[in-house]
Amino acid sequence: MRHLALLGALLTSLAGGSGAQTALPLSSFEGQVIYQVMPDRFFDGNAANNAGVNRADPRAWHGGDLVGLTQKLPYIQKLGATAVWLTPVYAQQTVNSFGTAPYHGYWPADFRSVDPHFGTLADFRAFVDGAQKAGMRVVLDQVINHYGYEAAAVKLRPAWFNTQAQCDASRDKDVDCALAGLPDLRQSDPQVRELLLDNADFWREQGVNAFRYDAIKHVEGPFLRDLLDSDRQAGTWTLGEWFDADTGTVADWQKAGFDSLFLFSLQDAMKRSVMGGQSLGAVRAVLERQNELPRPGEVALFLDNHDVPRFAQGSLFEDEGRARTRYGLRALMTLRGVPVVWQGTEIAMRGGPDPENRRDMRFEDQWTPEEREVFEATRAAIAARRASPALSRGAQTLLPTPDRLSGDLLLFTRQLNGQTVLAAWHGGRERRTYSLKLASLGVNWKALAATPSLFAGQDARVSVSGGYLHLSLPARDAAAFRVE
Ligand SMILES: [Ca+2]
Ligand SMILES: [Ca+2]
Repeated sequence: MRHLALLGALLTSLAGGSGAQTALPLSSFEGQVIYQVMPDRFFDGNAANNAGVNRADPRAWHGGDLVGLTQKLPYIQKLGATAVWLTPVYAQQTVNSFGTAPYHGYWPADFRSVDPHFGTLADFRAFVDGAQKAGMRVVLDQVINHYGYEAAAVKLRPAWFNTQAQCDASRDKDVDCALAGLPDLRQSDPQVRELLLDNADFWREQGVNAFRYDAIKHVEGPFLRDLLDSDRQAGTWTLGEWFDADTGTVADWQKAGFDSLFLFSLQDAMKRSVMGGQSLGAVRAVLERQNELPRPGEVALFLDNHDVPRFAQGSLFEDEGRARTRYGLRALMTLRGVPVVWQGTEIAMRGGPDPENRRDMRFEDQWTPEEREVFEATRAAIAARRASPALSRGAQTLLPTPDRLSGDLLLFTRQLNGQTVLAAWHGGRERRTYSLKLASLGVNWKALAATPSLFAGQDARVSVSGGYLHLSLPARDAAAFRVE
């Protein structure tokens, strides 16, 4: 597979003339919306593979599998996501560590087979085929830093792993020391390097479109660059997880070959501003750095995931947690980048740190009316984003707001091919009307009669008259308006 990719790159280079790296088109997820699934906690489609399942224990296997995920593709499609990221499905260590089963997929024992709890390789291929027939892309989680604590390879191949002495002697402890005590692969070892590069080829051959690389902060940089070269030559989109990455870290790694990283600094700011009710200044400060990114349309944006407490958990009160999750999801759909929605966030599921943030997904027949309302709002916001080229792929420009309003009001435009969408985030506790001089915003829009938000089910309006922009915005919500 790698040889074919290299041959392809050589041919591209001969045709383009200016070298393989510059001649290759970049893989892109701009315009996509990713839905994140942890298969064990999503849907059980096959009770025959439920060895050791105990749903009453949050640290045990819960029985979800690839057949169940395939059965629920229509649900993901109904939400409007265009891609599915699934956490690892490799064969895991067969025993528990620290009282926890490897249900999460991050304790691999064999990178080239599917854990029997998830199903078979044929089940995986059926899932990929089903997703792609439904027009969705598949993002597969890849572990490249470690094996599971109890994986056989740890004893069989000691030379593959960093020792305590190597960790002690290292000047880069993040890379050469064990992450949470996990057997730490030495990617500079030729066999390890080959193993991991071949793993990528193996899963690519199963039809996946993209890799989400786990824990890249802890992986040797020269190896990562080789891996990314190989992925780029094969046309695979790459999304790196550097825990706590800010815009500068994302920019560095986009320059080094990643298509995307998760923007943790935005997640933190949205947790404080949108969920916590603090000033929108924290969000503005992150968005002001957007121009540092070589490819701002590719950066992965999220409210929460399987490694952090759930977004809704940021409020003590369930109703407030739901309302602000709806605000956060609408806000996410106004931003430039690739939104990622973690299973259950579309119904504002609650839960603190692991494993409380990984409770079993609940589907439509199990929802309360309030959960259904959050789902419908999310669905409408995703639909509006997908229907608007400016909202899904347009350039993003922050508008200046008067200092006295800037804690409660964040305005920016998304523009593409002469179309403009105005995004308005409103952090105020009460519904409010704002009238702002167009000149002070640096825009010159035509007169516009009262126009509703692009997000269905939301009472927000904009109008333009007499040189002013008038906004009527509900409390703590984000809206998007077509202007010209
Ligand atoms: Ca099962
Ligand atoms: Ca490491």
